[in-house]
Amino acid sequence: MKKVAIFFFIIPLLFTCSEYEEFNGVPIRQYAGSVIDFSSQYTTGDWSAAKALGKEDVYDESKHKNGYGDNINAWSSLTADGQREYLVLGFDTLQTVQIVEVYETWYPGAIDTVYIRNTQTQKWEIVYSKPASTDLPDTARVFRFFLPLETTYLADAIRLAINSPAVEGWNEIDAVAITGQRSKQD
Ligand SMILES: [Ca+2]
Repeated sequence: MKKVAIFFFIIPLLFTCSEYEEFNGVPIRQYAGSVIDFSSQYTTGDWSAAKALGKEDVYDESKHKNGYGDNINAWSSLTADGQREYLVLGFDTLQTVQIVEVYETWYPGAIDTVYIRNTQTQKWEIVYSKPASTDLPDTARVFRFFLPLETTYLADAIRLAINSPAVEGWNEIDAVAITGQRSKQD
């Protein structure tokens, strides 16, 4: 039984690896460039979903607690803990994904599921799923994780699912970046 299980585990893995090797692109790291959807935002200006676009401008390692605190230049939901929240952000250049980075600048730890959109199938693929972290220190952080295998498909958007009720306070997000490869011809 175990041998059968290993067989079915290894074969897709080999297939995926060969697909990966065939993707001969150019390294790229880019920040989210557009807002596709959101559950709520504190206002249409300050703390809006658009504040999660582009390079981080709240998170700063040279500052006390990396710039931790309430800041109009990060996205904030309308209520502190009233409901689950989500942010759906687009990227200007299609790319594979190996690393995801989310700059959490106030009450971090509430993200419990991360999806990226496969441009070939238009389906949302789960790349991270763990319960929210309820015991993080009160400091801004880069929530960074590596996919076990870089995607073999190109992605154009990310969806952050946020368990806001689990992490008391406004769970503000300053920026979102993905790292992988883009096609050579882009
Ligand atoms: Ca919250």
